[in-house]
Amino acid sequence: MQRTRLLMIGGFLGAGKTTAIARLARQFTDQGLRVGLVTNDQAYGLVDTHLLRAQGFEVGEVPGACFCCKFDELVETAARLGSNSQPDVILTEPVGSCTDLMATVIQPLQHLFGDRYELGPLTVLCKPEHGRKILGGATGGFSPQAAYIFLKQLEEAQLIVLNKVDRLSPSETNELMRLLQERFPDKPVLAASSTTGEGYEEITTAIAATPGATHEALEIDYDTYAEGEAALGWLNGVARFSCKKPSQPNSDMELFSLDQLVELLIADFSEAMCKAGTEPGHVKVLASAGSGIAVANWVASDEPVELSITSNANVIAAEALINARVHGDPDELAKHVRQSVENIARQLELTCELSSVQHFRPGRPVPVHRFE
Ligand SMILES: Nc1nc2c(ncn2[C@@H]2O[C@H](COP(=O)(O)OP(=O)(O)OP(=O)(O)O)[C@@H](O)[C@H]2O)c(=O)[nH]1
Ligand SMILES: [Mg+2]
Repeated sequence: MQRTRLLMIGGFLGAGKTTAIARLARQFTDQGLRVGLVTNDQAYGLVDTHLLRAQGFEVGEVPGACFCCKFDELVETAARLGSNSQPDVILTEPVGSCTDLMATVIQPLQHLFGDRYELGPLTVLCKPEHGRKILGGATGGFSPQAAYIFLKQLEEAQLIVLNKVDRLSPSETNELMRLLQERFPDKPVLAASSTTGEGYEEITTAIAATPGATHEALEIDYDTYAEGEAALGWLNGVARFSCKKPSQPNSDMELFSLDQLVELLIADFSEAMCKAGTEPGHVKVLASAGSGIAVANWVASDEPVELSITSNANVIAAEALINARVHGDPDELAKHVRQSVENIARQLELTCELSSVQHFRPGRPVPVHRFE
């Protein structure tokens, strides 16, 4: 039986993993390969799954905890991909607050399912917005324990990619590359943009040339790791917006812009978070109506909100998936999300309903396996 190549693209919250996976998946598909994707989150209702499916990819989802704690579900989900014929390549995206993936996911996959999967190198994206500060010795607005996770993710990488170089000046790129090479002198470090595709030829060459599943387990303190995750407030929820019934019978309903909805929602929320001094890991909203989708993101307190996917659609009603990961109290986070949903509904003269809200601090990671 031909083995499926399994690749894992890790990195901190908002580093660009989903954007990178979509690009790699398109490249592999263009080469005639069958591709399957697996997303992962601490909660249910994932923006990433919806976004990747909307781009036409087959996506399996492991919600509710990280891959290492849901190892069996990862294996079952990967096995269900490609109902008639197994994919040639599976790209997996672990949760952005997760680390120790080599020992808890990649090694176990290699040992227990090596007949099924050929493991590629653990590729980790460096998020420049926080990398600049954390690699420079600060904590980037997070607790030292959360910054510890950021560094551990890079430390266990077999291939590091400095992402979003299209957004950096040449001197910023050089500085970040220097910091990465200095701290991780034995690792290949590449610079790329998952948005423009710059550097992707080098990435695909490096992925093809680098063997996966090393036997080196990361030296990691699980108490610090658990504290780092627990410093984060996590929220997934669904907000439904619709136009109010017209006051006059037979008069037209006012439509609203899907793109404006997501952008205003995140802008309102980010303003409140900045006022409260709360650093985001990644806050994303995906609104859909029919086949139209719009996505807005916010990845760092000193970065503007980005409308990353536009729909150009004007609609009567829309459903918005909200995934927010910030450094701080989940109850405060939920309060601010609710407030922003209400503010935007009022501003656009819409009715709104927020449901399926799960908000919490991620629990201590308890991996099913740990191979040293
Ligand atoms: N300019 C630029 N923006 C990027 C690039 N890669 C990702 N982004 C943006 O960064 C934000 C986060 O991207 P995602 O791909 O969702 O990041 P992620 O790592 O999957 O995020 P989580 O799953 O929440 O941890 C989005 O606004 C993207 O459009 C890049 O290479 N250049
Ligand atoms: Mg993602």
